[in-house]
Amino acid sequence: MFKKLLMLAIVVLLVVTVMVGCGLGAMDAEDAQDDPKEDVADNDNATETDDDKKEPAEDAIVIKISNGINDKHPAYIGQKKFEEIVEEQTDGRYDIQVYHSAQLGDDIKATQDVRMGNLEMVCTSSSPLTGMSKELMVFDLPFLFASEEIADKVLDGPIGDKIGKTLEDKNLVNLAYFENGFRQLTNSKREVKTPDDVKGLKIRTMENPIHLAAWKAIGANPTPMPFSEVFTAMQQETIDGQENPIPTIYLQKFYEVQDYTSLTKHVYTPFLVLINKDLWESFSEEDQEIFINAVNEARDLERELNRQMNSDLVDELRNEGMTVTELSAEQIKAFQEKCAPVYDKFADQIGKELVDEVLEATK
Ligand code: KDG
Repeated sequence: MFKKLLMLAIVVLLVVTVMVGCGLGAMDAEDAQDDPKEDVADNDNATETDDDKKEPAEDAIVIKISNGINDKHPAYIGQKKFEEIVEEQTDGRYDIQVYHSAQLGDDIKATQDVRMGNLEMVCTSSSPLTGMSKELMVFDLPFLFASEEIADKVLDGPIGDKIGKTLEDKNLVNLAYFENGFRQLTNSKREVKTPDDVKGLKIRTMENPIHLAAWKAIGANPTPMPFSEVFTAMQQETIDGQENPIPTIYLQKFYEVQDYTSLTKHVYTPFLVLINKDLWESFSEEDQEIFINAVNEARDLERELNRQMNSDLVDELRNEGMTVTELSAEQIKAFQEKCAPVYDKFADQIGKELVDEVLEATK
């Protein structure tokens, strides 16, 4: 099934490339062989990943967009779809350049660059940005969303819109929520079925106070770190584990340095697709409409691919030698109870009214 999915992803990417008609090369064969680990390149080698992309027209408006995961992830495929639609519908008046694997910096740096106008767009997890908007922390509350459907309802509705707007005073406009997904725990030490099994494990978390507090409450020894440093830290055993959705665990080849995955499904993380507000406000209404339609179509494709991979790649992880542990409802409940105190601990900081509103909307 995964091979079919991969074929679908490649076909989508090829169609994206051909339809643009501006010589965007299909994902370069070399790229496709690239070891994702090596994709986490330093900024000096940052190059837009369609090596044979046609030179942009003299007066094309260049829009660079950055993401921290590699070019096999649905987030990248979704951004390429966005690129195809915008360039086609504006007759090439915009030159969208998609950069993966944190080539332009990790989430916080890239987002700061978008704020300052040094970069046009970023597709970033919400969790590292809570220093810019405390309301974003609501998405980090453990076990908040029970399903993708509930997540979509909240994110694509008035609550998601209201939370996205809290970034506008930071010169950022959120165009849509892509899906990072439900996060699962991996480690290199032992199979994890209960919070007791987590005791003392050095777990990398995103740079986010709720993630740190939740894993401390569960019994781990959490350490915050940018995504681009995680693989090396696991390889050098400076951390024992990390937590990310299945597509990321597989596509970043974490199975090469991790032996166990526990399907904790402890947090649903959205991606924000952010654009510099000054730039956005310089667009005509017609172009803004093209961007919004394009990002929504790209979002739907990205979520569909991410969900398909989320179910298909569990067995692929087993095929790569990982022990993947399904947790019973009782076992999940034990994790839920351990980290429940973070709700009270952070409610006032997030805004009690917003927390209650989101909880109500998840019913
Ligand atoms: O840009 C997205 C990645 O950098 C990162 O946010 C992915 O979930 C992620 C993590 O664990 O940092």
